[in-house]
Amino acid sequence: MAASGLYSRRAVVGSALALSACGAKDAQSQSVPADLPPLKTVAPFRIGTCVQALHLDDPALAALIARQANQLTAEWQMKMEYIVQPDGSFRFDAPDRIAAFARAHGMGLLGHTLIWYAQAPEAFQRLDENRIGFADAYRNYILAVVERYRGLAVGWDVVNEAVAEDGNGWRGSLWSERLGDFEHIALAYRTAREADPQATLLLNDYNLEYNDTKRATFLKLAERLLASGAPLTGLGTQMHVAADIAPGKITRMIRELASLGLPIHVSELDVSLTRSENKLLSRGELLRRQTAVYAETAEAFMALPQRQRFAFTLWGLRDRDSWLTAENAGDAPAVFDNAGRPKAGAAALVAAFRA
Ligand code: 9MR
Repeated sequence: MAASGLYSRRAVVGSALALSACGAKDAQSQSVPADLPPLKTVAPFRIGTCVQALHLDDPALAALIARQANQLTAEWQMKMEYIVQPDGSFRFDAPDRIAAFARAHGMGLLGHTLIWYAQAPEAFQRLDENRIGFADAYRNYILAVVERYRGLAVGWDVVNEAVAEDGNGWRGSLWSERLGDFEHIALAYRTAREADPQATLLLNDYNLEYNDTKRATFLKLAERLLASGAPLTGLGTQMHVAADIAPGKITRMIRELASLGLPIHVSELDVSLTRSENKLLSRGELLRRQTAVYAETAEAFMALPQRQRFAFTLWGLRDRDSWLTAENAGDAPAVFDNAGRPKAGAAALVAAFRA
């Protein structure tokens, strides 16, 4: 049975703690063929979406997911914020439900995410400064989580968002303070590989299309990991982009990431209307540009050699389920509307994937 706490495997000490509404109109504003085939049936690679356990209780959404996608990423319930309890124990009920849905529908699971600067649970913070004990707890967490989904997980976002916001250097975190800037990253990859010899081990980040410095630092980190012998075997580009992103930026980013020869994961794609910087654009123009952004992304991904197309993941299928819509009800970032009908973005993806 899998481990249930920070110290439950390879323990170093015996103590318990050781440790909306405008969707329909939007969808009609650009024409979409009535008989659009499901994305997964036309794409020559896996189509992913993120999911929360509660989404699986919505029969319409569960059916849409099973019809369109063949890979699932847990939107937040495979992160430390969910798994690690204040007393250092682990809980797996929600991630197990998501995994069971993936298994039942013959889908791959994308593990997201093991080490994230943004999440440093109390139980880890309370561990004393002893570097060896902390490293054991860190390894123990990665081993427990990765082993649990071995066989089903096609990949893991081993380290998420390692590069500083402005692109200059790496982010500081509890992990870097205790285990070292580079060392904690390399250790995460080596440990994940121990737990799963097959899964693609990804480095995942965002703004790589917007920020040239960040992209360069991201690629340098990847190269340094490879040079050190760390088993980094894929690169994830989240792609939370806005509809007014300049044409060409996405293509350039995808091409540059691919220059290392590793498989590429478009890992969290959504195209926000309301985050556009250009506030003068009409809703209709934003929707037109949104479709163009989905098209450019799919075309750039299709231009990669087959062996470098790891998967193409949408961060939610319907507008109403998106984190962006929760933040701003006026947004409509997805390729299916609130009723699950394909928008022009879905048609653009199908056209590109078929080409
Ligand atoms: O969409 C996710 C949201 O539901 C969660 O509350 C949040 C924190 O766990 O994470 C969001 O997903 C993020 C992803 O894990 C990493 N890249 C940015 C995503 C959007 O914030």
